[in-house]
Amino acid sequence: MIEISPELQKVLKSARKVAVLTGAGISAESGVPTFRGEEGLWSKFRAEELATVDAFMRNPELVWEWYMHRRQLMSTVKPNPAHAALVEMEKLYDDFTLITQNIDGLHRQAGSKNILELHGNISLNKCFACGRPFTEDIDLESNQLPACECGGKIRPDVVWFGELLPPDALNRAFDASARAELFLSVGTSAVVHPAASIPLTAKSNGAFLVEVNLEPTPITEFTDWAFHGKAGEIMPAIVESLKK
Ligand code: BV8
Ligand code: ZN
Repeated sequence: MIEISPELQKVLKSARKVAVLTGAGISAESGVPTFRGEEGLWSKFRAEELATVDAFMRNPELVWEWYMHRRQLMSTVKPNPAHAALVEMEKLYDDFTLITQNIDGLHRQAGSKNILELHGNISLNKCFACGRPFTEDIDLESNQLPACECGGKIRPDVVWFGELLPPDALNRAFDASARAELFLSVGTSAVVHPAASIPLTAKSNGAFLVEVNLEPTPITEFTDWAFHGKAGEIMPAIVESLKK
């Protein structure tokens, strides 16, 4: 049974401006492998070598295949109670911003509205050469790397290591964290920047910082409250206490 302290319940009920940052851990209970877990994508596929521009230049087919594998997986998974809790939460606050590092689209599928996708979305593609969005349907069964009409290779429209995050989403994420009175960091190892600095921006601007993660992270020491357990259990308990 997850205990919500009266102190935390008071903050949950009095906050008016709330922001949340989510990472791969919130989708783990949907069956999406995280990056760092033992079954994590990176252990099997060495993602930090695959989610990069030079990996794609060196071996576009391999990188494309890795994303097709992940797309096939994503097409079978569903949002879990942690995603649903955030949909509930959004309805209970006037000023609520959901910032995600995830590219799996599960927050939108769950029904969240005000979402900032800092690292893009695995269902979108663009041309590696001219950058134009590539909107043709991709056959999930074929690993054939599509080509743009300009002749360039098609790549997933996600942010790779060494690439800049979408400026508008990133600015809005920092604005939301700077004005937040309550900030929750959910299911992220908080090691990938600049996303990992967003919870600390909230904290340094006076937010009550809550972490919900299976294990401690580099931001745990800065939190006002840290839950170490499953997001799929803790997030519904937090929303229940907010509604009481
Ligand atoms: C940039 C999209 C600059 C692609 C991703 C040295 C120091 C500091 C920074 C750097 C450095 N060297 C390089 C950098 C920059 C680099 C970076 O931060 N590297 C890290 C590894 C050190 N960052 C970048 O390159 C960024 N760009 O900096 O550009 C620049 C400047 C000028 C000019 C040009 C460029 C771009 C970063 C974005 C990379 N793209 N994803 C794809 O997915 O294929 S990152 C990817 O990894 C995710 O999006 C996410 O952000 C990150 C993984 O983190 P998490 O989501 O936290 O997942 P993880 O598995 O790590 O953790 C899950 C957590 O959940 C765990 O703690 C686990 O315990 C917990 N958990 C598990 N189950 C549950 C649970 N919790 C609750 N309930 C459960 N059931
Ligand atoms: Zn092109």
